[in-house]
Amino acid sequence: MMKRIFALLFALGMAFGLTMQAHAVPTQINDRNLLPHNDFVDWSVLGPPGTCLPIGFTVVSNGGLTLTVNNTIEPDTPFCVFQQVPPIPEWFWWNGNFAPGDAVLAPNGRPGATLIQFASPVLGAGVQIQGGLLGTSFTAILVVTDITHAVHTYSETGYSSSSADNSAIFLGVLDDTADIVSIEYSVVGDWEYANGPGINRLDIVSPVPVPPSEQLDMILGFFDESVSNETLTGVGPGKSAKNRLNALRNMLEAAREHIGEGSIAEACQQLLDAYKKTDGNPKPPDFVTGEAASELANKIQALRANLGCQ
Ligand SMILES: [Ca+2]
Repeated sequence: MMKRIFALLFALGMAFGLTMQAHAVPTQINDRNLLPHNDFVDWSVLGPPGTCLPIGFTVVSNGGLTLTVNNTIEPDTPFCVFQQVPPIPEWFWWNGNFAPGDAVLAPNGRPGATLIQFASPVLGAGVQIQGGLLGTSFTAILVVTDITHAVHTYSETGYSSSSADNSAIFLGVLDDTADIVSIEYSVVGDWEYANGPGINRLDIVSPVPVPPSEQLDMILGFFDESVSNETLTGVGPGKSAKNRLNALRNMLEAAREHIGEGSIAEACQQLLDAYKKTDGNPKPPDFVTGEAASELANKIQALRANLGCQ
């Protein structure tokens, strides 16, 4: 009990201290409908009720994101898949307050905290959660870690019942940039011993990739802006400098046409040729110079990566 209180105070202290940082702090979301999710994990993909998972198991979301799940309070206690009643299957039923039939992930009859790590950072995530003893209140704690290792802590009060009516509280977060690398759910309450939390479907807000044509428009915009503020200038013998500057822009325009036609291989080749004219490597000679040249090269490479170029 004391240990739990200390853990909670420590967590709240961390959250307070970190609000001083300039980095955006994710906003707490207490309603599943207010989390604009575009991906999810339904724990039933792990197997029927009664399926217990290896320690540190991984699961792939509906959208293809890999998640790793660990119990940070009792690392050796595995997670198992339960199902909210009714219907009552033969064994791993969950007599709680999720919606009937919900798949529930929980530590197997032991204390626990559910740490979920994302293979690539996300904008937001959330679950409904139940913990503690039936007929008691509990505090659900969500600890969010971002790409700068900053830790943000959120909490919400819930009530644990066996009403099977979807009244389990929702606890999630939403950021304005895709910075969240992990989330950890735990529960605390006025009891000496209680099992770790049960959580139902994990909703995820993943970053939507910028379409390549849009990305190329942004590169052309950057090109034009850099030319006008003279951080990007043509370079070449005699009067060729201006022609080379235009030639490089034409290569980018041509790549955009190829993308529009769905000719990705041609777009990739055109972009590779353009990259070599601004990469700072004298072989082949660059067409442009200036402080924006290397950033232009980086933007072209990022687009090539987005297109899946070899
Ligand atoms: Ca070059």
